[in-house]
Amino acid sequence: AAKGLTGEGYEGHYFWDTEVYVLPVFLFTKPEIARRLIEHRCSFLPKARERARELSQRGALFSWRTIAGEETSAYYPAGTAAYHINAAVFISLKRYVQATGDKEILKSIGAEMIFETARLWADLGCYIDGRGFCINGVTGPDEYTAVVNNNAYTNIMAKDHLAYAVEVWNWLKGSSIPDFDRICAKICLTNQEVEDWKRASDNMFVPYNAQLGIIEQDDAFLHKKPWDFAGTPRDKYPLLLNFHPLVIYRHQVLKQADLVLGMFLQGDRFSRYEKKRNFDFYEPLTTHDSSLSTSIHAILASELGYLEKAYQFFMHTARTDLDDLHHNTGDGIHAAAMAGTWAAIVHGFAGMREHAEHISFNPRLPRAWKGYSFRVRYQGRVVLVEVTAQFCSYSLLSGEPLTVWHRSQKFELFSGKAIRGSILSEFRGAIFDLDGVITDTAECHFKAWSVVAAELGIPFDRAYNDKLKGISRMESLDLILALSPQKFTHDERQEFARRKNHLFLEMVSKLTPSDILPGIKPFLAELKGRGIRLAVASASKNAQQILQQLGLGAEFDYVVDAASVAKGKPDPEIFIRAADALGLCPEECVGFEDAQAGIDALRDGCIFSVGIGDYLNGCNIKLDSTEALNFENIERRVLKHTPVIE
Ligand code: B16
Ligand code: MG
Repeated sequence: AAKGLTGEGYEGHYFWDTEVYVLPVFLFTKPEIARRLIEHRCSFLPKARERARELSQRGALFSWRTIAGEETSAYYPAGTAAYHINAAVFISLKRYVQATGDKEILKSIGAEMIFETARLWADLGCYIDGRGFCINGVTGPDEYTAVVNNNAYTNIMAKDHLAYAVEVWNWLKGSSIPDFDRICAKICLTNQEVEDWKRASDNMFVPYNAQLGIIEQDDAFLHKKPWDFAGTPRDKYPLLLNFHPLVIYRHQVLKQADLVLGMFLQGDRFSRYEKKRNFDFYEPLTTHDSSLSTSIHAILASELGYLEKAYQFFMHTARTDLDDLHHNTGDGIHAAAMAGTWAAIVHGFAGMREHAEHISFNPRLPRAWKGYSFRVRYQGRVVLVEVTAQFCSYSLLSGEPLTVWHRSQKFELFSGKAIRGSILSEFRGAIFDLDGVITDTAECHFKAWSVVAAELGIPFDRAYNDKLKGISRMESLDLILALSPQKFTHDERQEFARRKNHLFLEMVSKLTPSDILPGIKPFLAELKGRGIRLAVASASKNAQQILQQLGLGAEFDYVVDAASVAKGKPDPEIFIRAADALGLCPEECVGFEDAQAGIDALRDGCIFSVGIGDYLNGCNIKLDSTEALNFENIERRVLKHTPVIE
């Protein structure tokens, strides 16, 4: 229960806290208790079927709050409409099966539960033209937003739930025909229905805002009035005790992790830059009035490199009851906050994630600590993880050898031999900006823009041109057009950009290998010789062509296609994409940049930065020119650097 057996708060009821927060602690320490929790929840399946009927739906819907299976919540917007309870139960079973390898549970109780709850999603949602499969009229985890269309968390979880139901169905069919026949007959499940689940999963709609580059919490969220945080004094929190819920619902304000929770539970579906962008948007709108919030934020903050923030969130969740932070510890402890304390260390600071064949880590050490250690059980093994100021070591205490990933490095863990990985920055990949680092096309960009500006009668000089470095073509154009009082149409802007590019390409066609900046060729050769992977992350859509002209077409393992980047520098997307493509973590890469926008992008991406040229702030190393590039000097500094965002 939410309060365990420590008090009468919530009248002893239990909620999704059990599956999403409490159960994982047992799953990785005493999995037999996790199994009992799942069995107990599954024993409510008949009641969950009744509940779905009560709400005029097919399948099964677990009660939002309960003791013996019946719904005991009276308040529908935040209780009844929280259909995501089904996803919480599903994900606990999926994680359990993966972390224990115990597939037998699917035959006895799991498959039937997964099918019946998947059925509810298929029945609840519908296809809307131009969007795909939509789930309308639900409440997501954030209880300060209620009864909305397409809550992103719910849809992302339902997508995985439906896909898993199909996977389990196929597995059961292939591994135990008697169980398969028995379950399908019992719940009248047909091939057609399972095909419909797959189609709904494949076509699940998730609202996305291209301008901001973020997922929308739901269809309406971004169209609501921002909450007046500056005008809300401390004593007005928690908001739910001081404002009517209907007022809160009309504003952009969150009680707790919503999409941020989805980005943890469905972490593989998002790249680091997407997680960062969404975290940066939603976290400032979050009051953390719910005790379920800070632990999840600690996990994501840690993953993104916001170590100081992660530590504050960790302390908040750890001290919830010690300091009576919610002024209600007298009614009982907050079991989810306690479990969240464990999660904030294991999944947060240590960055543990579970996968089908292995577990992975990307550890960090809070500044206030000298170290930490813990043991986890995974697929029948016990692993000891010990983090100190510079290293993380992994030891197999019992069980068969296990595959463990430390950042991008994969190794087999055998008993009797600990493995060690660095928690500081590493130099395994080099990501180069193009213009100003590999060659000086800035001059070509300048000349081409000068012609366009002159044709439009806009004054434009070298000093202003500096602002355009590292910035995309359209953003550069907008900066130039901002110097004119005239307004230009979309088509006119497209035409100016086309003209500039035409002039630019004429100059590019004259580039030769002699235009490579001094020091670059020997530096690339040295990196190659040391097995460092190489990428180019340029804002230029002409990057490939420029590299060909320079005779460097085959030198790099990867060139990011600037055209496919949703947000240019200073957003870290382009560099994180490059690291992803090299198969490396940002902490294992070094970025080379000549523009402030690029240095800012590297910092926000947790990538060690080498700045080349004048007037750059915040780079980890600053060099006057490319001639000064020296592998050993750079590596020495990299290996001492802690990769976090200050
Ligand atoms: P294109 P980088 C950038 O290159 C240039 O610095 C910037 O001036 C230019 O506007 C941008 O590429 C886009 O170039 O028009 O060719 O797509 O420094 O990121 O390599
Ligand atoms: Mg540049």
